[in-house]
Amino acid sequence: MKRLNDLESYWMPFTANRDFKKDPRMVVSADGMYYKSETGKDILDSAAGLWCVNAGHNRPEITSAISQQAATLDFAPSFQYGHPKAFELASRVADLFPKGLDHVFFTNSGSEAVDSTLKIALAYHRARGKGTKTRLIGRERGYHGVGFGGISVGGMPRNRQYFGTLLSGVDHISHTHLPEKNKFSKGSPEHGDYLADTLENIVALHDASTIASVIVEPIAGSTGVLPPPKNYLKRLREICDKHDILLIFDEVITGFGRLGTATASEYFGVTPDIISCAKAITNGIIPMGAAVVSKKIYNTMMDEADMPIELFHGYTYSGHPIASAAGLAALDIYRDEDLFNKAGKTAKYLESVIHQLKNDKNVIDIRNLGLVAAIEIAPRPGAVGARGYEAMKKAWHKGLMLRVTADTLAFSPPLIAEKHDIDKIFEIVQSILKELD
Ligand code: PXG
Repeated sequence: MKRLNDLESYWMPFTANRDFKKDPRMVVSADGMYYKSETGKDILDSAAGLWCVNAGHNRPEITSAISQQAATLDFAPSFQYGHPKAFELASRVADLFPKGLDHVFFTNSGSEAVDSTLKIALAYHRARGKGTKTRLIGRERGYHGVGFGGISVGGMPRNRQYFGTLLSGVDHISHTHLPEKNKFSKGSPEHGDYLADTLENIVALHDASTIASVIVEPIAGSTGVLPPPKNYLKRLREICDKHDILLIFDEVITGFGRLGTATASEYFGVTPDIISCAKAITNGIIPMGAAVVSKKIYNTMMDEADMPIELFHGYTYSGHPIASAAGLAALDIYRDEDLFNKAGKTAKYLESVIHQLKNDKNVIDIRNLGLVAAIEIAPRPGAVGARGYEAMKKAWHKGLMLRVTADTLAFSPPLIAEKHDIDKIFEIVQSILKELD
């Protein structure tokens, strides 16, 4: 197919631009579990796009909701005016999320959702007369998007090192990756719950009176899929309670069924004070995110506000009518097709299939929980990430869309995946592993 434009103008995000433009991986349509490339090749989607297309591609229920909404109410000002669908979607999300997390602040992305959670945490403590609680605590290897708040509490070195001094007053608890002890774990690993106690060290250093919140991904996703050690999140919750620190779960990846439950909080039986979410809230079809907060936080903000506007924060497109319509249609599909339960069942199958690759060439670890899994391959000496990158390129030519982080191959198929889709993904992956030197 002839391209009318050259490829130079578009500066692609988190992409090796120069290499991509030499040999582009271009998709032009999608349906169900598959993309189609511009040469007409079917590409199996093992990543739900970027962890967001949970109900699979091209759902007519969502596209018609979007077009109807666009023709009815294209935009409504989000400040000082409202429209019914944003309220309806907020109620539906609150209903789906853990009890007590009842209030929804809409954003347009996961990064904005995260930054909103951090700002809400600070404003909440100030509103209740604890204005010295300003420190934001993240975790090593955490990914919380790319805003300055998110990269400050985030713990992926390359996402931070180029961007100056970031926010001040930020510290990090230890990551939970213990490869020697937990290699080839299925689900939550046995060892490492004690790493939650690194929060106690931070409290001892800075004093609880200076700490506003701790943010973690229940399963660290972008860094290479690290399920939390057994009991770890419960321990973190207890330490936060003891010191009056808000616990924030960043569920941008885990929200909306990825673990077989609506949220990871529900899966692990640990309720944070705030959840950030995005991606699958609209099935990825229209950008949207949200900070979902507890009654305690919302009521404090409403009761203690010293101005008519209780929170000086928000976006032009918060609760956008078209995103709200897409969100409602996506939630209908998740409910009507019982997709979260289906994902929980497929997760068991995925676990059994992926661990069969344990003895394949270069495989040094396999991790999985819910419909999230990863194969870590040994880095080439002196060239971390090279094997992973090659695996991704080979996958494309074999008809598989594959996400890699350095030398970790990550899998998060749409929740509609059938056993034969899982089989096919790992047949292709196995053939790639054989070819990688
Ligand atoms: N928090 C978490 C936990 C995420 O995974 C974000 C925040 C930021 O969301 P936005 O919508 O601003 O991108 C994310 C995004 C990958 C990958 O394959 C993961 C994300 C995005 C792109 C790729 O690891 N997560």
